[in-house]
Amino acid sequence: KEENAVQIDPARFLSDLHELRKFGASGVGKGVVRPAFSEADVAARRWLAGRFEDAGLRVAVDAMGNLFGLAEGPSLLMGSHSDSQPEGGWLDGALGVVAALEVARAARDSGGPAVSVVSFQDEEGRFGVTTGSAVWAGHLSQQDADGLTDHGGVTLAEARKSVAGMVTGALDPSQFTGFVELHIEQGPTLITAGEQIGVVTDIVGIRDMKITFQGQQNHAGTTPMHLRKDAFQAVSAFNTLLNARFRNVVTPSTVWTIGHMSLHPNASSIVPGRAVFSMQWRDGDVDRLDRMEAIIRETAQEVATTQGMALSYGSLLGLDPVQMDSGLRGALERGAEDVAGGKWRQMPSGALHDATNVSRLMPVAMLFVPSIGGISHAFEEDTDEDDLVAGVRVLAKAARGQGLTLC
Ligand code: HGY
Ligand code: MN
Ligand code: MN
Repeated sequence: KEENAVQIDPARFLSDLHELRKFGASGVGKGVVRPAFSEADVAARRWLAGRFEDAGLRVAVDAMGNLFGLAEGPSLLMGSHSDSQPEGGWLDGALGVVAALEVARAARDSGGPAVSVVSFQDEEGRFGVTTGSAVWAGHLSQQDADGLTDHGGVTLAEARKSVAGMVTGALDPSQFTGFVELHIEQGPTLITAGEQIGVVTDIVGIRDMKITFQGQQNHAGTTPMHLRKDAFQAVSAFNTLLNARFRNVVTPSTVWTIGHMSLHPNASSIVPGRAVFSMQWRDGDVDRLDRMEAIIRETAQEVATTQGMALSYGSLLGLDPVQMDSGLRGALERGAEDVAGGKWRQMPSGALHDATNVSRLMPVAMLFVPSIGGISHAFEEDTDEDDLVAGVRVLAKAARGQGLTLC
């Protein structure tokens, strides 16, 4: 059995992973600042393209900036994303891309199955939710995507000019037999249990929309409290009411977040006239996501009426929950038992991943390695290097297992 194994090179893998971190390295811990289409993101994509070529893979880039390293003929696709949050860790996405590269070249070296690699663009949603893979999978049209704006008002159409020089054309998904994504867990489950691998059962659904309260900008010293139309007070009341009203609808695994807010004009001595904020909620059940949406809209309307605000909404973005493919999952479970016997589990993913979109095109599966302290989307994000390598080993075993199944 072992002579058929795909032999990964842990030192080569870790060296590439550390090299990728240099693009947008934050200087704080191992953090990175590499948002989609930024200079650091494009430079990282160019470097990755070179590494794909060195590995004998053919480089292809679509109009969104999704970067592929293609093996000949039908292949198993592996990868993740190399863009980061505005403040992100070095592993979120990057791990899955570099691990896929290592498995692809190790598979070539050992005459193993054909493995292609991808780094999707804007997984972190500078412009929406997993935008690059959403467009590739046909969940979102390029035209609709182009009209999306980031928090600074830049359109995606404008931002993607930064990758125009790399674009080779549309990329046909039918050449891929399945998609497997290795990722850090980004939560506390594995690290708390002292386990090394999580095999993902399903990925939660998400809804995300901008909400605007428009009140009246005015002087903060002279405007009596009862005459104010203060947009921040509206957000504050909305949040308190919403938390109370969600109580009878949510489960312990439901989450909701107001993560971005812009107050206009954002000055100490001005009653803010406008508040624009992000409202995001996630759950594994579509009905619950819908009920939460109804509560959000009713509550916002009630606050707007009570406080004399105009209320408006941005587009509702979202992805429904998805189950992982049982065949690919089985290959990962066998790999997990080989590599981390007794120290792995099946688990759902509370974070969103490109795999959700790709599941519209082909069978998908995911595996997790632990996050130290359960921390991610922060500069402190990290994982023990032994666990990183264990994840790549499971991926390689699954590639081998799946390759045999496919042959
Ligand atoms: O937000 C998420 O779950 C992912 O990191 N894009
Ligand atoms: Mn990620
Ligand atoms: Mn992320």
